[in-house]
This record gives sequence, structure tokens and C-alpha cells, in this order.
Amino acid sequence: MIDVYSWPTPNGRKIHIMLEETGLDYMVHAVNIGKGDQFKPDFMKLSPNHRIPAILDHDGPDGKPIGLFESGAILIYLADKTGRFLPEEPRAKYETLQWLMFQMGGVGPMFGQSNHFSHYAVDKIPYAIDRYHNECKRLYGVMDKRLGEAEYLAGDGYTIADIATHPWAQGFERRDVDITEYPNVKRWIEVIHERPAVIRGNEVLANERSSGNFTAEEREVLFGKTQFEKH
Ligand SMILES: N[C@@H](CCC(=O)N[C@@H](CS)C(=O)NCC(=O)O)C(=O)O
Repeated sequence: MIDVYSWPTPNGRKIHIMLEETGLDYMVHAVNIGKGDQFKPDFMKLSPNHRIPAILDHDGPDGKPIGLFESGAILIYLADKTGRFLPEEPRAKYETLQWLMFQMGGVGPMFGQSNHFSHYAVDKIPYAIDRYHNECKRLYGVMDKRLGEAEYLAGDGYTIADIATHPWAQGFERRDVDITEYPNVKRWIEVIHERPAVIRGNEVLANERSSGNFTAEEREVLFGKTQFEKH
């Protein structure tokens, strides 16, 4: 049984979808990041970076419980545990890890900054808005080229690289990206969107999904001094 500490953001949804795809037994515990649950000591024992998602697998590799944070590490762990969505053959495996890291180091952080400066920042700073909007479009372009050569990011099969990237890529409207300029990404988004496990994973904690219109208290927790205090 796996305890999942999460919230219905793209990084949380990756794990909800992977758990649904693999059929593992899990229980979700909501960590309301707008209310500051990410700073609670029990959660921070699992996730010292005070970010969701985190998991506690009571049946770790040595039979003992194991806690993990960072969605990419969790996806690799769950893939290893089940033998699903991360090929064993070395070439295919590293191809998958390469595109997973592209999501973790590129798509996630850049799309996140674009959301921040375009939607959340009180000061609308044109340089920052343009910088991250252009970076988003550049990354959609990289994905489009790749998905013009291969059906999925890592090749012929659906892998943890797609599971990590799809929850971010599907939010193109919010990022003011015209997806028809990226027809291969559009095709890939639509195909993955119809997977039953993706539909189920996207429903996890769905009633908690934020409109992005944060209250003053939520803004303080997410962007204010609470973030930068010693915890
Ligand atoms: N690299 C981390 C990023 C996790 C992350 O940024 N999580 C966000 C939600 S998507 C969070 O917990 N934010 C809480 C906060 O900013 O205090 C991962 O992939 O797990």
C-alpha cells in the first residue's frame, strides 16, 4: 500500500496517473499547498523541499517502508517496482530517462515560471512574461520536432517521460500557446488524454483544483515570506 501526499497540480497529477496506470494500491492524502500544509513537520519529514508530491511505500525494495519526494524520482521508483513504463533495454531506458529529465529540468520549471509571471505576479513585468512565454513556445517546438519523429517522447511506447510531460503540456491555452502550431504535440496530447488511467488520475482530488485566482492568504503562503522562513 502506498500513501500519496499530493495536490491536483501537474506535478501531483503525474503520480496519480502513474498509480492508475500501474494499478498499484494507494491512498491519497491531500496537502493543501494554498493553506500551508506543505510546511507541516510530518509532511516535511517526507519532503524536506516542502513541495508535493511525496510518497510513502510501506513495502519498499527491502520490504521496509520507503519515503520519496521529487516526482521524477517517484516515477522511476514506481516504474522499477512494477516493471512498467520504463524499458529495461539500456538504449530505450536512457532515451526515456533523457526525456523525463527534459521535463523535470525544462518543461516543469519554465512552464511554472511562465504561469507565475503571466498570471500570479502582481507586477506585470513584460521582460519576464516574454522571456518565459518564449521559452514555453521553444519547448513546445522541441517536443513537436521529437513527436514528428516518434509516436511518444521516448520512441514507440508510452513511458514515464510522457506521464511526466502530458499534465504540463495539456495546459497550452493558459500559456497562450496556439497548439495548432505544434500539430505533433496536439496529436500526442489528444491520444494520451483518452487513456482511461489518465482520465481516472486527473479525477484524483479534482474538486480541490485551483482556478489560479489565489486569495491574499494563499498568495502569502505560496509566494510570500512563509516560503522563505526557516522551517
Ligand atoms: N521538482 C518538484 C517540483 C514540485 C513542485 O513544485 N510542487 C508544487 C506544486 S506543482 C508545490 O508543492 N508547491 C508548493 C509551494 O510552492 O509551496 C517535483 O517535480 O516534484
